[in-house]
Amino acid sequence: MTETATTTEKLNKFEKFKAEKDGLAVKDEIENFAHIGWEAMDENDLNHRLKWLGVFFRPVTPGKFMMRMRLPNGILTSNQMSALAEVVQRYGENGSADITTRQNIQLRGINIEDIPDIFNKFHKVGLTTIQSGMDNVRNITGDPVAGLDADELYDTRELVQQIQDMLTNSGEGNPEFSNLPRKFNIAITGGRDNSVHAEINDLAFIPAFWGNPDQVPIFGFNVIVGGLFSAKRCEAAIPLNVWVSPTEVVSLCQVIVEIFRNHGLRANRQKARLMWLLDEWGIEKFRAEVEKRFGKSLLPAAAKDEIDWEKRDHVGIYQQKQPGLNYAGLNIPVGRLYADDMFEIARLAEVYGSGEIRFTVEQNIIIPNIPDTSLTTFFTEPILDKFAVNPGLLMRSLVSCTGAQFCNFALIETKNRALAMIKSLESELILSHPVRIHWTGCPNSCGQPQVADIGLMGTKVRKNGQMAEGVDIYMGGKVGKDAHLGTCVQKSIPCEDLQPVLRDLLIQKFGAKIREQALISH
Ligand code: SRM
Ligand code: SF4
Repeated sequence: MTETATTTEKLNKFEKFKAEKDGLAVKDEIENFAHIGWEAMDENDLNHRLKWLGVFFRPVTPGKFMMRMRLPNGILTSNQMSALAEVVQRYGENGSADITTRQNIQLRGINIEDIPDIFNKFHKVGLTTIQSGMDNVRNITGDPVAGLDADELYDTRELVQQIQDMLTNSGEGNPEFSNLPRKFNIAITGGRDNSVHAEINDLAFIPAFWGNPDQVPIFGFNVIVGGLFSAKRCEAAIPLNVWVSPTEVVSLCQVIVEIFRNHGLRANRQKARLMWLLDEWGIEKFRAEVEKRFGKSLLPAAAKDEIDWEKRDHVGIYQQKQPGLNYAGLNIPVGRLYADDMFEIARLAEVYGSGEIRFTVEQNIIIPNIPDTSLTTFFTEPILDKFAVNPGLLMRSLVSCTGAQFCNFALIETKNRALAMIKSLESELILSHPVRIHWTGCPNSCGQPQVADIGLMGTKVRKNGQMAEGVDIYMGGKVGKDAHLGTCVQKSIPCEDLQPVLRDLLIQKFGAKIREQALISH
């Protein structure tokens, strides 16, 4: 680090252990950890510093670690997917993987003694887990149909990769950015429908044309900053009043992450995200500091941005801009995969597509580049029964965070419960359009309930004098054009009593009909 956080403020315990030893330092110790085993490790190395390598100790399943990858723009090859599948397969019934709400994947069940070997494997196929957790920049999201969509304004893939390379020293680890005050989220959207939820990132780039009406408009991005969800506070990002050309995006990311690193608040961890610094400084001072560090004046934001479509979910078969080619969006219920599924998806991408696989922030998969002539055979693949291209209208949009099965912050079980409840609701109801239901196991909001039509946030409730699992209900989240966050509309519903509440909401607010009545009236 070139400059450090203010030394006068009282540091929280995370800042103290980071000051004692940087998180990235454990990269050189991983062989030793594998040798001595997790029980003999220093507590801060085990519980915290390993996350700088994307390795997460899971107190719920001690000794069975989780590994979080980095997948810029959510893209990987079939070879890489097979490598991930091989890792998961090693752990038999403990092995699984989850597609995440940041277009990424996490592997589960991993033994620490295997990690050096797994890192070698990843290195060979060009995968990295570096700096994917704790006080680092998270997986950078980009348009999931970048380069495929005939209506896209900008192909985000290369920029996202360049930002990741700059921040992580091309996946090897970058001590310049390994001690941020807190996590930091970056997104770039290149389409018209804001497929990445730009507004819930600390820094996001939104397509916008610059120029007077009498000039040829120049393509670039309006910049927004400070979006966050946390237990303490949830905010949509606010305009920085800056427009940049694509060639300026990487430098601007660098400058803003440096300002956050140097000036972000480090005393209270609950108030360390970028938005708290923006509160303290005001957006004008922040913008002035960005310009100063950028080394030249920046243009003000373009008057209007180009997000003027409703958000697409990409589930189904869609024609690409390349004539004769299609992408297939497969619904992966709550993002959960097992080794066999992963091998099978890699095979589908090889046989029918170009070997490429993509993830969406809705925890689904896209297989691009399927020729028209292969579609009929593609539809006969048995795995499409499990990962449908035309799923039910609730399953299609279901998102869930990890929850109590593996996450020690969780107040409730999420994924399995979400699946069971959606199946049951789909058997009871007929819907005419998708309803986006997001589950999240605690107020950290990893499952983004505030962007959902119906968001369910885990909480503890009292039922018959006993503590029980429950949810607070959020509604009104709007994605795509005019995106805004939903708010809490109902508190403390025991999970046991939730299904009829959801059924009524779906009928009253989303036009669902009871299946039997609907059949009779036809
Ligand atoms: Fe998250 C912490 C899982 C996206 C806000 N999140 C955690 C931890 C690491 C806690 C832990 O150590 O157990 C969870 C790991 C559980 C596990 O075993 O899987 C966890 N977060 C996830 C994932 C896997 C949820 C999912 O099922 O998809 C997502 C991984 C994304 C990735 O690939 O990097 C995930 N987390 C998010 C998002 C959504 C987003 O980025 O769009 C948010 C809200 C947006 C934001 O950050 O502003 C989010 N996670 C948090 C927070 C609250 C942050 C804060 O400022 O307070 C925590 C707690 C923390 O960091 O202290 C957290
Ligand atoms: Fe864990 Fe809470 Fe995040 Fe769910 S929302 S993954 S329960 S931290």
